[in-house]
Amino acid sequence: MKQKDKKRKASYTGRLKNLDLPDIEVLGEILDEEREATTYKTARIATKRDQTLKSGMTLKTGRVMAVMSNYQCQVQLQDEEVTASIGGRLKQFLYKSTTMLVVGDYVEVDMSLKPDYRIENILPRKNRLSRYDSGSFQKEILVAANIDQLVITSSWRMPMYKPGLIDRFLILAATHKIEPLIVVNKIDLCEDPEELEEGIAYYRESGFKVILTSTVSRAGIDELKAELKDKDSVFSGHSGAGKSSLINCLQPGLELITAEVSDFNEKGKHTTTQATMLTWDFGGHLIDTPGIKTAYLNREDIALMPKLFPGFDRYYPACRFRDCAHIAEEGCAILQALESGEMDPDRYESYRWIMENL
Ligand SMILES: Nc1nc2c(ncn2[C@@H]2O[C@H](COP(=O)(O)OP(=O)(O)OP(=O)(O)O)[C@@H](O)[C@H]2O)c(=O)[nH]1
Ligand SMILES: [Mg+2]
Ligand SMILES: [Zn+2]
Repeated sequence: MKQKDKKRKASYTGRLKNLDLPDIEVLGEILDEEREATTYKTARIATKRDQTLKSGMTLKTGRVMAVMSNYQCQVQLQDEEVTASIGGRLKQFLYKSTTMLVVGDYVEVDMSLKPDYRIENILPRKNRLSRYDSGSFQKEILVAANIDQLVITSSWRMPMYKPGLIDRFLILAATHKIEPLIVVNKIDLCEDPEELEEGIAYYRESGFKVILTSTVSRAGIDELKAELKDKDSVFSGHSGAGKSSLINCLQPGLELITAEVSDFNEKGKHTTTQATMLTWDFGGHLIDTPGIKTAYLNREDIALMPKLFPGFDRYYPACRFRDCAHIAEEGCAILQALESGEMDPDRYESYRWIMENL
């Protein structure tokens, strides 16, 4: 690590002390990695920030809770929430609204021009969640940043349990370096507990955490709450899986706030363009993104798929070829597991489907 980076890290530690951050040392490491891997824009901002910080600023670190279309952001500082605009210097680099600030970003706000608060810096991101528009260029649209957990919600029935969709969300989580949590809801509609256990076995055996819930019987709700506590989570899953019902079960009234926020914004001139960050009363945040009902996968990730597909990590190290695509290769451990009946054929089908449709 360069001397300069060390210094910068130390100053973060001081400023961020009271914010809801994960372990700061761990975050520091992740940020260092991210800085190297980062897109050229954020890289330029990070360098630029050191060169051109204006003098006379009073910088406070905060977290972006909502972004409005008119360059206004709701920023949670240590002890207050303020509306801040994006400083002109930042705008130079972040000229496209889709690539600029997102909910979950840690930022530095210049407080010296009160009440005209200005966001001067975006701190490097731990991770980010994006979706890709379906056009031929697959333009990346940022949704949120610095997320701890992707909650993949699927219902057992109504609509029918769809492991294929869970696979895609798991891949999405893996490519974005976000911890996944699988929630199978509506288990009150389950008539055969054995079938349910079989349905989720592959994921549990592959090391994923699976929670079975019902908003009707409240089964699994406390277990889910414990997993959400003190983390920043995004709920994903197809329409009707029960995301809103679960959120309402966990904290009655919380989603109403979202509805009010967007209503207000529709009438007013400031439309929220992305996600909103809401605070759980038991600790942590819910990053509410209306858009994550389908897992948008990036075509470029296809090369990673043979290693990223959920559960394949148990097998692929034994494939004869390091770049084995598990399709017709000699000595393929996945195909062997499939033949011996150890690998669920549905999961292999799902893999092939994703490979062919990316
Ligand atoms: N039987 C049963 N029904 C449930 C359960 N959870 C939710 N529902 C019902 O499922 C339907 C859809 O639930 P929502 O919470 O609106 O689903 P959602 O995932 O938020 O859907 P979108 O907002 O469209 O993405 C509602 O009619 C709920 O009452 C459950 O645990 N058991
Ligand atoms: Mg909903
Ligand atoms: Zn293979």
